[in-house]
Amino acid sequence: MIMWDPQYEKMPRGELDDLQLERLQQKVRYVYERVPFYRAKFQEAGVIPPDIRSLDDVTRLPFTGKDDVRNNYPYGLMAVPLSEVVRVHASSGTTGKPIVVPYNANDIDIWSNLMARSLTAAGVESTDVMQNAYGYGLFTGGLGFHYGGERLGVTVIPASIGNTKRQVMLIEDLGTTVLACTPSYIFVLADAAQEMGVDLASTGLRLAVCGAEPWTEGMRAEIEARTGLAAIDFYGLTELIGPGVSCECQYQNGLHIWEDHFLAEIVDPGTGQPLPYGRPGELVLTTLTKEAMPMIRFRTHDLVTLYPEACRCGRTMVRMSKVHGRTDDMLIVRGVNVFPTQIESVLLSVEGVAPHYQIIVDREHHLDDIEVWVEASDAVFSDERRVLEELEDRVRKEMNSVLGISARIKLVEPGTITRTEGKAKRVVDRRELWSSS
Ligand code: DLL
Repeated sequence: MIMWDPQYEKMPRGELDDLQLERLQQKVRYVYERVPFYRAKFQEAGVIPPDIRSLDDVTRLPFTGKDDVRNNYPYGLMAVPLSEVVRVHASSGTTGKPIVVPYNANDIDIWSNLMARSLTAAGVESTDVMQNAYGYGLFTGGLGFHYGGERLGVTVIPASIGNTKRQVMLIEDLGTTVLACTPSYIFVLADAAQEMGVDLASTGLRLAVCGAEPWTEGMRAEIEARTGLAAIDFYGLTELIGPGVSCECQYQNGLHIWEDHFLAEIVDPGTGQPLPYGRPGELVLTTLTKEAMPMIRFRTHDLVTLYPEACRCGRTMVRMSKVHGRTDDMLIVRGVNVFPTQIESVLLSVEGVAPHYQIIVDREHHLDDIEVWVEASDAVFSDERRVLEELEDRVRKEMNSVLGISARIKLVEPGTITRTEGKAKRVVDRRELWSSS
């Protein structure tokens, strides 16, 4: 198995722990000295840098949340002068000011290396041609994959998002072998290709490097069936660095967290108490090497399970499951907790439905009520109404038996659900409308 940084990727656990502790201690001192926000928070929690004597002591440090970043907009958490900053990214969020993340030259260098490492783990080689259909701009996807690709030496096509027919033309004409985009966008591309009479499976494409939104094994199987592409999962978030926090290897056996740069913990999302490996919980991450804006115990709101056993590929770093859901995306339907990814899994297990869906959450008589709109496959939709009704019924029953929720299912015509070029919007929440009316 080819590795970009074998010295780190295969590091024996004990050595890795020592490296993490040394870097954690250094980073805690660094932010204490340089960032008034952290100093005040540490003092409030009654902890000073020398208190961090073991990795477990990380739990003595206070959490940092999205609101802390937002309240210190734009540069309040920065640890270096602005003159040292060479780039800024931001994540938009749904309301208010964006989250702004500055990088110095060393941060960009580390990020490029982590992305080259991730792409290598995914099976990308320097001879590949990678069409990068993540958005270029403030979003970290575009430039993250771009710099990582260049570092690895692949030919990068900076297509960015949109103009789907042109994307198909570029794939055919420029010899694209690797596609970098959100998993949902692959279906938009596949539809456009079909309309143009192009069979993606007969182009040079072999691999998709997908991330930035939750997607299930069912979705992966659909991607592989529809396009013939092996699809590899990439995870990351703006506050931490962007993509390049963790990524699958070719065994698709969990995402390797690059622990020489990020310290991972799992906590109970309700109490914030640490949870052991193997238990699902909220991922909390600390940057160990970032300089312009380090993050201490950042609460990601992403629910994952961590697995400490080494992978067949030889990498020793802890692996995380695919993201089960986000704590803030959890729907409570008549008392049952359910995540959009679970609904996706059930939908994709039923033959005759396409991987395009939207979940509409409403509130009736103080109870959450959900309706799932899902596209029927082309073949099914041309059938009689009775067949469609039977299929709706099958999905409804499956949803009830697997998830214990009763949802209304509405099969809609192929092409009805809005396609997105970036992150898919799976949930339409009408409850807020209701409560403000
Ligand atoms: O989405 C960074 C990224 C770009 C990752 C391209 C992978 C590929 P943000 O816009 O800040 O950053 O969104 C971060 O997206 O907390 C997760 O909830 C979600 N997310 C990112 N990757 C995955 C994934 C980028 N592979 C938020 N699976 C995170 C599930 C993901 N969710």
